[in-house]
Amino acid sequence: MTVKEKYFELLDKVKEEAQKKVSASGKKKVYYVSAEFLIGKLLSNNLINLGMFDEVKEELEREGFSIYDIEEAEPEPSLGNGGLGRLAACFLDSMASLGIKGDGIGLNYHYGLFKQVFENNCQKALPNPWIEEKSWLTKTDVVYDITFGDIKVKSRMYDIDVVGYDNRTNKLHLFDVESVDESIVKEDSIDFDKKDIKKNLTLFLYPDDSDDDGRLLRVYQQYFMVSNGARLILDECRAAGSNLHDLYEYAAIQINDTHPTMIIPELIRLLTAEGISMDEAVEIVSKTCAYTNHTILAEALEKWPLSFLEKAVPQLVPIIKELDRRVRTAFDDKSVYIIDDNDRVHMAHIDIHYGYSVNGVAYLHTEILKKEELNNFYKLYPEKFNNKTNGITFRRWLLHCNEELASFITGLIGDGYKKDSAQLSKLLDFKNDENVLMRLNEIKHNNKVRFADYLKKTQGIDIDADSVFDVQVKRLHEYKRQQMNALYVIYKYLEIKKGNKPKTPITVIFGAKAAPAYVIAKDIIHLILCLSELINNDPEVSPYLKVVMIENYNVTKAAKVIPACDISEQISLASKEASGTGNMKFMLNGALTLGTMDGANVEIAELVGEENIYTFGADSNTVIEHYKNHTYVSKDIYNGDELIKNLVDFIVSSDMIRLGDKEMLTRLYKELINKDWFMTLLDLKEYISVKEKALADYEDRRAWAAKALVNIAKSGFFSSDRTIAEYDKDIWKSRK
Ligand code: 26V
Repeated sequence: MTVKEKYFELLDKVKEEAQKKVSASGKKKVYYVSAEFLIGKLLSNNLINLGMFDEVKEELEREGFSIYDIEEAEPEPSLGNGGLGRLAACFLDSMASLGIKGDGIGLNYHYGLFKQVFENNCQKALPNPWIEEKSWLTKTDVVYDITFGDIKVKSRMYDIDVVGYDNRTNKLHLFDVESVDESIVKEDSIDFDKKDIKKNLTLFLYPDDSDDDGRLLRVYQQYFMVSNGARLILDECRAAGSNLHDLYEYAAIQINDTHPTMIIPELIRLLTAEGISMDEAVEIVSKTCAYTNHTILAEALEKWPLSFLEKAVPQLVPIIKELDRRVRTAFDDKSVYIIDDNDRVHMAHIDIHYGYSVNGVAYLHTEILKKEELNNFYKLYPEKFNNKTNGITFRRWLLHCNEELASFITGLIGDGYKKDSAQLSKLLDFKNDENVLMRLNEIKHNNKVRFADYLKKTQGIDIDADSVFDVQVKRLHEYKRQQMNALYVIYKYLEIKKGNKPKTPITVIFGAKAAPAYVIAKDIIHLILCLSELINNDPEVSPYLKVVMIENYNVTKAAKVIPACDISEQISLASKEASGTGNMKFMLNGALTLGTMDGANVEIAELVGEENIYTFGADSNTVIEHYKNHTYVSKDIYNGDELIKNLVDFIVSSDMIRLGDKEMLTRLYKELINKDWFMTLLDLKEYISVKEKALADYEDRRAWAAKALVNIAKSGFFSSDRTIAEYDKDIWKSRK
């Protein structure tokens, strides 16, 4: 039997076991509707949650297999992009683990988000097929006819079991279009006919939206998702005994960012079609739907031209206009209207007016929503606003990804922390225990060796497990400031060239995908890859500094690099990172955060204390003031500081132009000097000096281990079990 065949055998077995844990208790069901579910590979996690991991691992060994080889044979579902999608996956795990009846609703993208490869130091995007002849998907007989303005399609629901930790099984419902056709994608690319909706609807997540056809396709996708979702919800609630007038007693619908917003008018449409009056339908839906905001970036707060909706979903237009009319009647404030003067439909405004809860995803983020971005709404509906600081599932992000650390922790404090993460604080008792601290360092080192081996195997790159691993892995965006880290790399390179060698070598590790239409983001990847080529091939520098970029960064790779990290880079421009969840994963695995006071970093800093985290940079108020008063001028900083000027100039130095694309590097250089919308240069000097401090502290291995221990001990708050318990208590009330 081959490894693949063994994997398929286990897949069937786990699916069978999962079914035994489906239970029908409780009247109200939570529906988590999301464009993304970045669930990662499922085999090992499902085995852990079913309590079968050790037993299966041993049995496999007896048969001559390794569970780790079998993991390699499993394709990673490509159903998400970044934090929002991974959060949705952690939430599904926690809902099932806490015994909450709660299913996910999304789309079954065949090629998912693109697969990233590096060619000539550039990102290239390829399709990422992940559905094999056997997979976690189970075909159901739930089918609907979905009507768009000009097209009708048939949908079908596929289910993935969501196995809770020692608890129930829920479902992730993924809708697909029956007429999908993978063959329309042009070879060796992610190009396809964006107008061929019947064939392309469920091919890709976030198809290129740099033209109108691409943007319109996203509207089709969104409506397809929510129309199916709404039909399923109504069918299930009716089957559970609802007369639809009491829908909110049977369902709580969480709208994950604005992508599923059209579920509000769609439900109203379906309810009125059942004979319920418009007034009542609006009321029912408003008591059923709740909205989570994940970003304050204008580009991500969707506004669709009314003309797109008229073309794709004309049946919703009268409803959206009616919803807007009601807003205009009630409020004399243009900024809260749904349809603006340019006939653009503000999706978040629909969610806020016609949902009963609006939540941000970290304390600071929610405060900024209330005081700044959504202040006009907060004034109207203060009672709707609430914070739910994000979390992560400790099953995947500790028990599975760092078995050695998990078993060491269990040996110290027992395994109560697996269900009650707050118990990790018991580790504080060992803060001065030399043996424990040395063992922590040893485990970290072992994880670094494992990651170095993996990188060698997958990308042919050698890194030194005795170096400091400095890691920045996350979606590529200017506000996350990978470019600032790259400027640090240039700084270090030039220092080493001058003879200032670090005591311990440094490995700077990046991992990021850039949206295919986001030009500057791709330029930043190009910069990093060129730096990597330059530095790694310089015999004078490479013994002390290495730069690597993980290709096609995804959940699988996250699970390998996070346990190996010493310094966790969380360096966003304060106010811009809603929460971050990577920061929590790194902390849990004993890395120290180097970060700005942004998103959940603020809460991490508060928990661990300033001696156990490295913070720097302008605070969110300062940044917000700069934006309001237009007082940030990057060119002034560039011209006023010789070091900064040198570092930025290096981007277009002859060394770099020799390796890279002159146009791309020059574009990035000019962007930094003339615009720098995310204020890289504002915090650069302080970043360099705080990073140097962290690296110096690393030399005291015992003190560093004590800091790592405090981070692990304080991470219990960031379990998604805590987050989900809060959602349920404050918003869903499914277990009242
Ligand atoms: C926005 C866009 C904009 C246009 C291009 C395609 C695209 C794709 C996705 C999005 C939304 C991304 C939203 C997101 O992932 N937000 C992250 O959510 C995390 C979970 O709450 C949070 O920790 C991160 O701070 C936030 O960036």
